[in-house]
Amino acid sequence: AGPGKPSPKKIMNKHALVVTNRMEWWNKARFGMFIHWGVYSVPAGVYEGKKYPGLGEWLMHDAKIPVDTYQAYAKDFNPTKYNPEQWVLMAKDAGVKYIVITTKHHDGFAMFDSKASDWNIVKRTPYGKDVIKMLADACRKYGMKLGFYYSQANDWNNPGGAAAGGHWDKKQDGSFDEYLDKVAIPQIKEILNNYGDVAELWWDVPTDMTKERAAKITPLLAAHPEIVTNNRLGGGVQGDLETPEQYIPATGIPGRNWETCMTMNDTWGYKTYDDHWKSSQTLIRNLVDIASKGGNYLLNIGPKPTGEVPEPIVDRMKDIGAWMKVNSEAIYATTASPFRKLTWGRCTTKETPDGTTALYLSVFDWPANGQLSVPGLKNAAKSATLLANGTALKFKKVADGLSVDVPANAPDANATVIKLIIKGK
Ligand code: JFZ
Repeated sequence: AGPGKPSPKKIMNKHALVVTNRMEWWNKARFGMFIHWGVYSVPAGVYEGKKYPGLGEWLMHDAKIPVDTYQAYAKDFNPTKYNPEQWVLMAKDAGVKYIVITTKHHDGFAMFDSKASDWNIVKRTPYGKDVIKMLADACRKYGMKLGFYYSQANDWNNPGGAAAGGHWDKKQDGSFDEYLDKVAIPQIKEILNNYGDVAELWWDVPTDMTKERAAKITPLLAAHPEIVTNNRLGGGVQGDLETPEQYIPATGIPGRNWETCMTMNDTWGYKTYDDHWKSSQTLIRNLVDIASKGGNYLLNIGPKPTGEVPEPIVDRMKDIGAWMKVNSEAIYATTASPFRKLTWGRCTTKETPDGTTALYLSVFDWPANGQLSVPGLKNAAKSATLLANGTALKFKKVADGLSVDVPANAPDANATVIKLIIKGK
């Protein structure tokens, strides 16, 4: 430091700084996209000509496929049509604020260039490229936060990996602790350090994870205090997030951040024959319902082994995006509804700087009599408008709350949002 200049502050290790409000971005985001992609997308639920009813990514387990037989699928994993920028833009246009992708699922296949195990996309596929790096680069280019799913315990190929219910192929036998030390922990370090900022770390299925074993992993995160983690590491580690899977908690999860993860059909990993697709309206209403309870929606896509996104997914993401383009103000940075239950839809809230509060009334079931009743509202209302176009709506206080005059027909059958400004909190 030159004369007169203050001596330079002790340079703190950039990770040593405790990141304040570390959940702030997450609580504003409300909407993430899950990606389940791996070698399992090659057989896509079918083994020896039989269509298995379960999850696409569980085929090796469900069909008890021997290790060598399963590993041969990697030779057919050649996603030449993979376009990560297209994936990120599809998500961005749908209103997604963060992506969480499977870096290694229970089949143990690393979708990244791992030095800890050759059972990975660079070493074992004709494609030979690190798709996680390609996605991380695309996310950085478009300002999309990126998180990683990692199956820390369940690993049906790397020797010693746990297998819920026991393993079916002696070839995979080995010491679980050696698997942790030689594969899982080094790979966790790789995904934490080799791909830029990590927004969220999604542990999964903590089979055989004791407190002692979890304690070997948690220090790896100490150097990354900004990373949001979930409750599935094991060993009693709660992390930041509860992870209701395939359901929306009826009254949220008081006192905890939570993220409902959900498929658009019945499988996380791609299957050629699962066509139980949820409608776009259901997916939009799920997003609204979750936000009205203060949670986040982590909606899954399961890409094909070619790298293409199945059409039904592309179509739904476009529909969600069209709704979010008009109504995202009712989702982002909102907090839970103050009402116990609304018969016609949901409510999200946002405090405004001038001491008023915005109530976003998302109407699913449009009132036939032209009157939307908001029971239990005590605060005086200042204005009511259709969020889509700012049309002012008349309203009046009634015995048990407020009644808003609404048009004869619902402007948006998915959910029409009425923005109600009320005085006070
Ligand atoms: C797990 C995985 O097994 C599945 O393949 C997918 O990745 C999903 C997101 O996570 O599935 C689970 C995990 C935990 C429970 C149920 C399914 N559980 O605790 O009931």
